[in-house]
Formats: sequence, C-alpha cells, structure tokens
Amino acid sequence: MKKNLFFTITLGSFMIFSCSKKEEKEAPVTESNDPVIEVVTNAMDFQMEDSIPSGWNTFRYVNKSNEAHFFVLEKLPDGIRLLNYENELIPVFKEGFDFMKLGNMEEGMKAFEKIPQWFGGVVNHGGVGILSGNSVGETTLFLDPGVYAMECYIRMPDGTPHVFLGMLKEVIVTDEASELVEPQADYNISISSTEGIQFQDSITAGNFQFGVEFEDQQLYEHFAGHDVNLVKLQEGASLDSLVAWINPSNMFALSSPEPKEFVFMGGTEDMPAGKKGYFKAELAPGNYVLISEVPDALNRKMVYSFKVY
Ligand SMILES: [Cu+2]
Repeated sequence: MKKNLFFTITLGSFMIFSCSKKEEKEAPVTESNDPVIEVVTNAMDFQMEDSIPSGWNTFRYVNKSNEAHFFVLEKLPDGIRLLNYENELIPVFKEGFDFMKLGNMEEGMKAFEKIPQWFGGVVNHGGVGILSGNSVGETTLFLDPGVYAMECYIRMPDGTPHVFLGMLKEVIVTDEASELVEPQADYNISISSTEGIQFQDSITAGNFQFGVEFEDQQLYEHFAGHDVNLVKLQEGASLDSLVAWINPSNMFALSSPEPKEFVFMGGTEDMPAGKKGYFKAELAPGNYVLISEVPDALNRKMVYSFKVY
C-alpha cells in the first residue's frame, strides 16, 4: 500500500514539474554547417517545424525565456496522437495533481487509476537537458519514424508542470532519412543504473561534443528514466541543494525559481538502453556537475563532479 502511494505521488510529480529562470548566460554553442532543427521557447511554448526527417538530427534549443526548460521526445505507441495525449492523459494528471496539491493523496491516487493503458507504451527518446533561460543548447539524437510528444515538465512553485501551461507539442518523424551522420565525440560520458554517471575528474576548457552512452535504462519512482544534465556551479553553490532541487519525487522541487548559483547548460534527456546521444557545450574554467534528474541522485551515483582548467 505504501509502495503504491509512493509510486502514485511520484508518478504525479512526473508530469507536474515546471521551469524557472536564470540570469547567467553561457556563450552560445558555436555554429557549424550541419543542418540543425531549431526549437524556440519564448515563454511556455515550443516553436519548431511540425515534421522532421528520421535518423540523426541536431536540435538547437534557443531558450528565450527567463526560466529554465528542457524537452524530452516521447515516442507514442502506434495510432496514438497528441490529441489522445491532451484529451485522455493530461486531464487525468491534472485531476490527480489537484488532489495532491491539497494533500489528498488517496484521491490523487484514485485519479491516476484512469491513466489510459497506452501510456505504458510511451518510450522516451532523448531531448535537450535542463537549460537556463536566455541560453542555447544543442543535442543530437537518433530518431526512428513515428509520432512524438515534445514535453517540458519543470514545475511552477505550486507544483504545476509546464506541460499544463503549453509546453507540449506533437513532432512527426518521417520516413525520409536525415543527411546528418553520427557526430564524433570529444569526450564520452556513460550512465547506467548500477554504476551511475561516469566521466573524468578534469578536462581543459573548450567547446566540445559530448557523447552520452546509455548502458541501461529503467523507470524510476517518477516514472521516467535516467538522463544527463550539465550544470556549472557558481560561487557558493552547494551540491546538496542541487540534488534537492532536481529531485522529481518531491512535487514542489524541480521548480522555478531554480537556485541562482547553478547554470544549466543542457545535456541529453533519457533514452533507451544501448542508445547514444550527443550534446555540445562550451566550457570555461570552473566547477561542473553532470547530474541525472532522478530521485535520490546522490546515493544512486547519478551525480558526477568535475573541474575545467
Ligand atoms: Cu519548461
């Protein structure tokens, strides 16, 4: 019973996040001649073309808002469209969250029993990790043809996720093949449920392509998998407060305003076992962390600190 309740609370939290603001700006990712798919957020929106080719695609996420956002691409089961998502899933989550915000976990749990069965067939296929406001992130992913939901579920301070406020878009990945080839990584990062995030303790400053190898994948209590977010620690930043902020099983965490001492620089959202995603980042000297947006990230070794000289 207790386990079910926890599951429900965290499942609720999964959809209930929101996004926040950030004042620091990182230098934009450098341009290249490769084709990029531009995704723009002005406020609580995703602006991009409705359909894209399959295969390797680079997403250049331009966050023009003052708050942190991310996006994850969720492949919908055959025959399911965003209309189903909006009409059959969102109202159930809203109902459950409204109860939970009032502290009525039992009614919230009852509401989640109405989650449509097809939701079990949704698979996350990566996206741009958490990105501070007024900054740009670039992530390269391999996508099979299909219908995807693009979502941000960072939360407002009251627990309302951005997906309820408009950060949800349908993206069609067509049979047409992309011209892009798999990027070459300057550095590789690996992530698994057993070993956590593995990288190296220090690198020199520069503009790099990072490869993220998903050795395995699993659903955590918040009903999503592990991912990799790159964060620069400003003066006085505490790792504990970052871990507490990013905890998706607390419905009032992962919310705006995010702690000012952290600069979120993107990364690679969760994708299936055996897949590899890439992200670019320009690193100035300083202290950085690779962190996964999962509950209890520290004990799960989903936090990796490194220095840039
Ligand atoms: Cu958002």
